[in-house]
Amino acid sequence: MAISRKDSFLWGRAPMKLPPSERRQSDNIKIHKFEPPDDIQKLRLHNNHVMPDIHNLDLEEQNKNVARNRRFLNGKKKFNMDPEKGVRYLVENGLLEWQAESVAEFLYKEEGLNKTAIGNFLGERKEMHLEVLKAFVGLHEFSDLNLVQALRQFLWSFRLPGEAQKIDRMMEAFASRYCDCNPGVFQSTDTCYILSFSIIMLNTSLHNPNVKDKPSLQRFVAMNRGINHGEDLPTELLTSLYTSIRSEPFKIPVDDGNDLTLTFFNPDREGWLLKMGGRVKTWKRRWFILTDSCLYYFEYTTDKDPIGIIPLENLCVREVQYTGKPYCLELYNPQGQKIKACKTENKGKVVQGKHQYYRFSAANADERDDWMNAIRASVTKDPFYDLVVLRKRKIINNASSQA
Ligand code: 4IP
Repeated sequence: MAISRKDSFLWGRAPMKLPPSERRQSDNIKIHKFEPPDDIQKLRLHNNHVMPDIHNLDLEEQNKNVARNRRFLNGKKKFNMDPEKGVRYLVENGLLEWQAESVAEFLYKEEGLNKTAIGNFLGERKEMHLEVLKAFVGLHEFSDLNLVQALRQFLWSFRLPGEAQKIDRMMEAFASRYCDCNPGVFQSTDTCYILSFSIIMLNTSLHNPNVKDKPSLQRFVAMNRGINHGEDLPTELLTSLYTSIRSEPFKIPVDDGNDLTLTFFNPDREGWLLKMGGRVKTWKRRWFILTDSCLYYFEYTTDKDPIGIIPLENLCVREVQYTGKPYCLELYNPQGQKIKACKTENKGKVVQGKHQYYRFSAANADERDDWMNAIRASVTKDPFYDLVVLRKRKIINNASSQA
C-alpha cells in the first residue's frame, strides 16, 4: 500500500520539502518552542531575583509576630503577678492601648488572666481604674436576666476583693449597669444594690456549712421589706431569686496560684533530657521546660504540674564528661553551695532539692550545646548577690591579712 503525503508526516518519515517562505515560518516556530522569548526570560530572571526578597519579608513578618506574641504572653504573666505592672508593660510595648475601653476589653475577654488580679485592678480607686471598671461592667449584657442570673455572670468574671470599699465600688457599678439594662425593675440603683448584697449574704447563709441557721423564704422576704423606696418588691420576684440561689450557689472563681498553663506556654526551650538524682545517682528521663529563668521538669510532656523546679539565678552551666552517659551538661553554683530548688515527693509533698549540682545527658552534641546556650541566655544575674559576695570576700581577706 502506498503511503500518502499526510501519512508520511504522521508516520514520522522525512516531510516533504517546503517552499522557502513556509520553511522560515516553521523555523521561527521551532525557535519559539525551544527558547522562550526574551520577555519571559527576563520575567524569570526578575522572579528569581525577587523571590528571595519576598521570602525574607514573609520570614521577617513571621518573626515579628512570634516576638509580639511572646511579649504579649509575658505581659499576661506579669499581670497575673502584679496587674498594674502587667498593664504598664503591655502599654509600653504597644500591645494595649491606655484607654479605659481597651483595658476593660482586655480584662473581660483575654484568656488566662488571673481573676484575683482582675478584681484587684478593677477595685483600685485611681481615676483610670474607675473608668476601666465602668467600661468593664458595661461589657456585661444583663438585659432580661433576673438579678441572680446577672450576679452569677458578674461574680464569675473576676474575684471580688476582700476590701469593703472596693466591694462597694464594684457592686455600685454592677447595680447601675443592671438598672440600665433592665429599666423599670427597680425604683433606683440603691434598691438593686441592697438586694444584690442581700442575695450574696443569702448565698453564704444557705451554702456555708458553718452557718447553722438557714434563712427561710419568709425570712428573706421579710429582710427585704420596703427596700424599693419604701415599697415592697413583688413576692414572686423575691421567691424566684431565693429559689434560684437555694438550688445553685454562686460559682466564685478560685485562683489557687497553681494554674501554670501560662507559665509553660511558649517557653525558651523544651525537650527530653536524662537527669541524674541528687543523693541516689539514678538517671531518669524527664521532660524539661526552660522559661522565665527557671528549669522545670516533668514526668510526661502532658503533665500540668512539674516534678521539680530549679531557679537558675546565679547558677552556671558547663559541659562535663561522665562515664557511661554521653553529651552531659551540668548546672552548678559557682560559690560551691547546694543548689536551691524544690521538688514534689511521691506523696505530693513539696520539699527542697538535694542537689549539689544537676547533671543532665542530652541525646546528641547539638542538643547539649543548644541547652547550654539557652540556659546561659536565661540565667539572670542578681546584682545584689554579686555585691554581697564581693563584700564577703573582702571581709574574709581582711580578716586573714590581719591574722
Ligand atoms: C531518685 O532516684 C530520682 O532520680 C529522683 O528524680 C531524684 O530526685 C532523687 O534524688 C533520686 O533519689 P530513685 O527514683 O531511683 O529513688 P525524679 O524526682 O526526677 O524522679 P530529684 O531531686 O532529682 O528530682 P534525691 O536527691 O531525692 O535522692
